[in-house]
Amino acid sequence: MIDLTERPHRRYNPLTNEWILVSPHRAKRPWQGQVETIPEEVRPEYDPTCYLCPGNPRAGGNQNPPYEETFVFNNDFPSLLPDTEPGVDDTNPLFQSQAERGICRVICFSPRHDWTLAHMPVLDIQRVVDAWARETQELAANAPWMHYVQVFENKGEMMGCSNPHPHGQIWATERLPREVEKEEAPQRSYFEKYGRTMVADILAEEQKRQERIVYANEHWTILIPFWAVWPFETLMICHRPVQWLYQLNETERRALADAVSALTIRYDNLFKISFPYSMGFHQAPVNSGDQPHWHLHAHYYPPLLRSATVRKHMVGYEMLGTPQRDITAEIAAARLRELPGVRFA
Ligand code: H2U
Ligand code: ZN
Repeated sequence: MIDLTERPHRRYNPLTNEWILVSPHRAKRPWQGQVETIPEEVRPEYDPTCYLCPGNPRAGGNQNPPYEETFVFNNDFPSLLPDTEPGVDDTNPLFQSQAERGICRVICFSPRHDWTLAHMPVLDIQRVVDAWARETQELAANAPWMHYVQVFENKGEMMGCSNPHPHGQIWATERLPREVEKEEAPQRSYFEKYGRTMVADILAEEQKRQERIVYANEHWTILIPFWAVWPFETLMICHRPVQWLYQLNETERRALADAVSALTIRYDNLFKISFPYSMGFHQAPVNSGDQPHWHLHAHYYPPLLRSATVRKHMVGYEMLGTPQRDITAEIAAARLRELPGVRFA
């Protein structure tokens, strides 16, 4: 047995078939940097200059309706276009290209400019869940050439988020995104071998071990995966192995909203700031038939390490070699787990 609390070791990520490096002994080294707390910026409920607030003009010239709950629109500056001429150039194997079609949507979680998901009542978050599900289903149905719907959120300036108004994005693409592609074959071969989804078995094992679970309700569990790279990275798993967001029933949607609330509140409480992260759901490819090896889950990738300002950077050895972490997943999970479930004021 390897002493995972003391010795440098590698951990395997079965979802992506990649290894990461853990250096638990380094977490004990003295830290002399300062631990800042940053006073929270006070934002108004409504900001007349915000592109995303209800009723306001957007940057592209369109105007938002006076929306009262979750509101979704086509990105005014989309990275992908639905009407791009299809085409593949692989004449030179070293310089290949593929035209890529897609649709980019923006989702305002709430009309409240001063809120984030961590402030929203669970019932309001459920409207967001409904929108994620509806968008997945409608985008797939409206464009048969589309094969993936990526629901995600960039939160906080640190993650390149352009506007503090609570919002996320949805990109639907012709081909599978890279991270989804990585998870495809391992999940498929696991299902073929065992007749169960890999994610279901990861969940069952974590429930047995009780070392890395941060929060759970009747239908969803949040844990720090054994192979996490980011200090407080989490995996949010749907107990029922559904393939797509729109397959969630009413109680599972409510439970997902509760899980999103519970996690974002604990994240904010960790360093007493609005906690930055990028998150997104991984669901089965669309317009591709039944894929029982795919099991709906969300990944949260927050950059902060030690305080409101001290972040982890993926540099040096991580760019050229392998991602590495100091604080173990088990210690990170214990820290998140014991935080209060009510947001600091
Ligand atoms: P972030 O999730 O990185 O903050 O991006 C927000 C998106 O919102 C971004 O892709 C779009 C930007 O193009 N946007 C609009 O579509 N209209 C606007 O008026 C402002 C921002
Ligand atoms: Zn706003």
